[in-house]
Amino acid sequence: MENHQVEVVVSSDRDSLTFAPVFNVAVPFIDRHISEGRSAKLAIRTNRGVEVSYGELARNVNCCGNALLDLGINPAERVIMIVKDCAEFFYCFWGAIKAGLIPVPVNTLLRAKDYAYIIADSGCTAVVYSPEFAAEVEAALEQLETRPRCCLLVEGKDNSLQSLIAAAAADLKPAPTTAEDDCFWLYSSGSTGSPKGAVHRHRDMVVTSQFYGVDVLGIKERDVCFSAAKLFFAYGLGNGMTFPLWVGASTVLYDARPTPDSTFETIEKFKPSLYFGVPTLYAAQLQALETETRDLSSVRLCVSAGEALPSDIFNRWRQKTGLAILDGIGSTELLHIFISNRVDDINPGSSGRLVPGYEAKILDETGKAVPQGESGRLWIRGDSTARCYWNKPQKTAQTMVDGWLDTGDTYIQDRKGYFHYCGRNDDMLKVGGIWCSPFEIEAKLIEHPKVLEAAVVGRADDAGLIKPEAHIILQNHDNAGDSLAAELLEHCKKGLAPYKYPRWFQFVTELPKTATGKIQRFKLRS
Ligand code: 3UK
Repeated sequence: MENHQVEVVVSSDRDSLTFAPVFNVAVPFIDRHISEGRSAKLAIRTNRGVEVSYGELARNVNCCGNALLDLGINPAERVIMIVKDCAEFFYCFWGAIKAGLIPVPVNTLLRAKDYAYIIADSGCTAVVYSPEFAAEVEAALEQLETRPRCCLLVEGKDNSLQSLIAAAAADLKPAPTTAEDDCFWLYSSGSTGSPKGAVHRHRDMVVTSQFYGVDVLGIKERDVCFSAAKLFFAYGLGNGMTFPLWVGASTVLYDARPTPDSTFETIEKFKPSLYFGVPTLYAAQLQALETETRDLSSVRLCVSAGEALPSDIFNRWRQKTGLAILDGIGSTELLHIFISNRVDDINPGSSGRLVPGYEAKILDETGKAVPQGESGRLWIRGDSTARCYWNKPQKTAQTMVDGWLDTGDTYIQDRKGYFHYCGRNDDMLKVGGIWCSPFEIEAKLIEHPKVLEAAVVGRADDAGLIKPEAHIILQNHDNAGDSLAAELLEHCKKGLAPYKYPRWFQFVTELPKTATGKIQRFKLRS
């Protein structure tokens, strides 16, 4: 294993990293590049034409850290960031960490009531937000009984973060934290209940960058990363920020909603070597490629996560572009991907094998390990796991047990060590007394050329027994009707056990989804 941080990571072997007693993670990710001679190298390029070298990055991180300290924010206090993908995201995140404050990047697609909840729950001292989100953020601030002490826009004439950065001192000593100290939080939305703040430590980004970024992706200094998934997701934070910074590579930031067109344009213009997407976007891009040709020749590897990548999308993407998509499963709590396919070891339709540094166990309802080849609940242990959920001792105690994390996912591990996703624990169906994975039925339906997306949920039949119901978005909604339903049923009969056939087909034009693009099946259950 290459060790990218000789001074602060004392030793590393295949499965663990050892840190110096005083460790501030901004030093290896930001400052190290100056001492290693990378000051003039480009760290960031944006769709607005902004270019930031490693030297400018380190300087602006210091200035932003000082600006936050000058506002009177104290060590370990939280700075909520509702910030689009731009250079200031980096300055604020790393400036806060270097100064010993806790940045909390938040989903920028939320609404006022969600922001009000998160601001109150975090007990933050500051809220920093991009002008694009001012309406929702300011409405949230209105709703609060006590406003955080500092609320400031990233850009704008007076008192914006940008203007404070420009006026602040450029020297900043790293706060003398340790690898085990709290470093940043990420809120996880979850399909039910209120969002939970996962509290991550200084060591966590080192673990994901080394074990997944370097060991699985083989990321190198010459790579250029482009993540269609935004920085506020744990997935995007790794792809678009921590992995490139760990090896002195560069990143491309796009600050608006990713569409097939904007994503292809960004790839053609900035020529990334690593492209990170989600299955829904790959599916939409494939549809666009039916009628247009795009130049993806700079890309050496594509990555997918967030939800399982159907093998059909993998195969069509490879056929159309010649590129492999590495599917891997990650979570906010574990910070990044812990089970993944590899460039030289791809099993389409599976999540792949364990990433080094992580352990897995699959348990039945009584907490006993299931025999190999049987499905159960996936628990993961690894050094990037969040310390706790903020202010949620009960949820923490349920989910984080002896260093193990309950993913809430149902998985099967096969004889060769590949992990196969069978759905969220809470979305699994019992049909005729047999567990039935909505995911498997959806994958079958998506194979059909007339189907764009599918979501399968349990619905009670006349006898009150749960059976699968398919909600389907067609490539062309005009084809909806009984004859197409019969055609899809025939298609399902080729390859699915009879209890898995959908008993009803609903042709819809939209499926309810979370901000991260996951289908909210619970909203389809009636
Ligand atoms: C599901 C997957 C099947 C699974 C994430 C990469 O998605 C991320 O984090 P979240 O906290 O959601 C976690 C849950 O999403 N999931 C994610 N990836 C896959 N299911 N195959 C996949 N490849 O239910 C998991 O428990 O939003 C992804 C890196 C960092 C992340 N936080």
